Amino acid sequence: MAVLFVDGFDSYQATNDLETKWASADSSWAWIHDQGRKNRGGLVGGTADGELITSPGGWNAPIIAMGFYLRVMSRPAITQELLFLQPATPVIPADALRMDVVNITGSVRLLYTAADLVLEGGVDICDNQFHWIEFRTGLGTGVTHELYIDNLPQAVVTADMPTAYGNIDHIQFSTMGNVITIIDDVVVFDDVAPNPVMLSFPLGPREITTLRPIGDAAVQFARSVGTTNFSLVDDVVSDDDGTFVEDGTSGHQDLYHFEDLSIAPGAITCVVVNSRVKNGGPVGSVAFSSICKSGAAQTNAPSVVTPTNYQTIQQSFALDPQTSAPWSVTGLNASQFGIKVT
Ligand SMILES: [Ca+2]
Ligand SMILES: [Ca+2]
Repeated sequence: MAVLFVDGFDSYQATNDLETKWASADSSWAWIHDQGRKNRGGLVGGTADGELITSPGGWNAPIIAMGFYLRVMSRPAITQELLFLQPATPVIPADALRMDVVNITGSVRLLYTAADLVLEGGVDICDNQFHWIEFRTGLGTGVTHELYIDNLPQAVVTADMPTAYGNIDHIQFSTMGNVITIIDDVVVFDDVAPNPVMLSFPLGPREITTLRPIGDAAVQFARSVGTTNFSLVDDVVSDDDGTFVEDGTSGHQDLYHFEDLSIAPGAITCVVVNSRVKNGGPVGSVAFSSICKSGAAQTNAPSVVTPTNYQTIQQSFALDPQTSAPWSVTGLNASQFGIKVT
């Protein structure tokens, strides 16, 4: 898998859109168009206490690394739970591997269960400014736990961690009482090749941007309406059964041209394809792969069974298939992405 989940919150138009990418979101979590970094979209937690937003899961990862921008209005009156790393069957939040924001110091700490401190940062991040929080952690014997804040090392601990609840499946952010929290540019990855992996840690501050289809490159899927395929799958607000492409024939694929990057990154860590899919029936189980074509070289992500209800499935392409090297801006801009029935 490498990248397990990513969201920059820029490609939304309403709070309701959170539940097209996240698995669920309690009502205190909102998307606000200018509250993220660089005055773009961000995830804003309100003043309720303990309201959760839950990512899609299915990761089965013994160890993960995670980075995100965090802006906390002020130090909480009491230490607050911010983030849970949950197994497939969620445990009550206090029992999860988690990150807190500490009231006395204003820093963040990693814990397992309510009482077992793993490590703690040394920076007061509760100053109403964005800070890049990046850590790695996990379950099992001899796990390295490490925390960076704003790209500066805070603490590193090697410890044996209980595995009773099972591997990490998904994340949950939690609101922190009357302290407003803003989150942006979330990335989670595991230790599965090619990239990023734990050796990539810390990535350092990352910016996540969204590109949309702007043309058909080579298409075989049937259209619900109209004369082009890309225009049915470039939704800002997903219209689900409103406009779509569909196919159930193994080997058929759609490739689309995408917008050029509007930012100039020093390096591209990964490209993640978001496909909002469901099995519309009646042919039975259908599996698909996200696909990537660069020059003459095509790479297909692992095949996954199409869910029976709409879900947004993320699949990552860490390397340019044409060069088998990290993406360049020109390589990415010239490439095509899409979907294939497997
Ligand atoms: Ca953003
Ligand atoms: Ca559509």
